[in-house]
Amino acid sequence: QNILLIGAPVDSGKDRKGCIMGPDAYRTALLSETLVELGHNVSDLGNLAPEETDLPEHDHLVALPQTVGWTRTLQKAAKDAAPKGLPIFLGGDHSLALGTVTGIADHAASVGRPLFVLWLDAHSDFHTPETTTSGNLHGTPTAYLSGQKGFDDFPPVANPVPTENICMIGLRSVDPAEHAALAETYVEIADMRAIDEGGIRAPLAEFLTKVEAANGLLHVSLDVDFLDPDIAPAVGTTVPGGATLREAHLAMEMLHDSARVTSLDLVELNPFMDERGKTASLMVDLTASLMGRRVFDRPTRSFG
Ligand code: DIR
Ligand code: MN
Ligand code: MN
Ligand code: MN
Repeated sequence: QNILLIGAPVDSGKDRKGCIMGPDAYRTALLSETLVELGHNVSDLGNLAPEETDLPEHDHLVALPQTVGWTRTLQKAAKDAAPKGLPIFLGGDHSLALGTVTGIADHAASVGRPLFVLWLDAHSDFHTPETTTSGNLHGTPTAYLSGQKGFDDFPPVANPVPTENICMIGLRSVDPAEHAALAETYVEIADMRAIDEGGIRAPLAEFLTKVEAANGLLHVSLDVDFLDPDIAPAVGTTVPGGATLREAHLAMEMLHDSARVTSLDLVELNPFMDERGKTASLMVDLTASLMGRRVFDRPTRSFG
């Protein structure tokens, strides 16, 4: 498969800095070499930079002009890259998904296929600029990409992802405004309690069955804090009780077996907080599982 590595050192989506080093940490952890070893054709397109904007700074929202600039840059980059292969966006914080997913959605519309989004995260990131109490725009991409109101400073969303095409797995920190807003949508949610009770396989299998039935494209957005902080400490917003190593690899291997994934974000890695590269290396291992690393073969399959 053709894989395009696109560095998106976005660090404007929250106060705590460090995600700017993410793309180079993935390179240092041998992401490209690992994917080549699995038989893929990999091009590293280097790092992007945000467009300039003439927006003024906002008194509540953190670094609004810069995040709007990144959104414009990444929308174009995602739309350009998608026809050429499977883009992997090396973050950068989760505000990068404001651009990547909406750009991929434009591509999906242009080829006449529905887009599905799998959000692997401790958080739902369903704030709008009006509801966020932190002012951190990395908490807003799922609201923007699904066409919720309140994003007037951002590019209009030409092809919003219908909420019934979004599945969130791993949630354990959802703010009251997000909770209320999500209740008005069709987003599929498997919070950590659902995973504790029934495992991670069932909700993921159900979602993949839906993607397949619709012949959809599938974008996966993997936030480091989906994982338990014991195995993945290099993230600014750790929440205890996350996915285990086995749960995460199973999810990645199921995604591989489904043969449905067409684009991927790796987000929120803050290498400044890592323990000798352990989190960067784990993210590379998970990407390898998603891209075909296995103990023994499994056939490409449906999960119905
Ligand atoms: C938190 C988001 N709900 C906020 N935290 C995130 O600040 O609005 N961390 N997304 O990754
Ligand atoms: Mn997130
Ligand atoms: Mn998160
Ligand atoms: Mn594996």
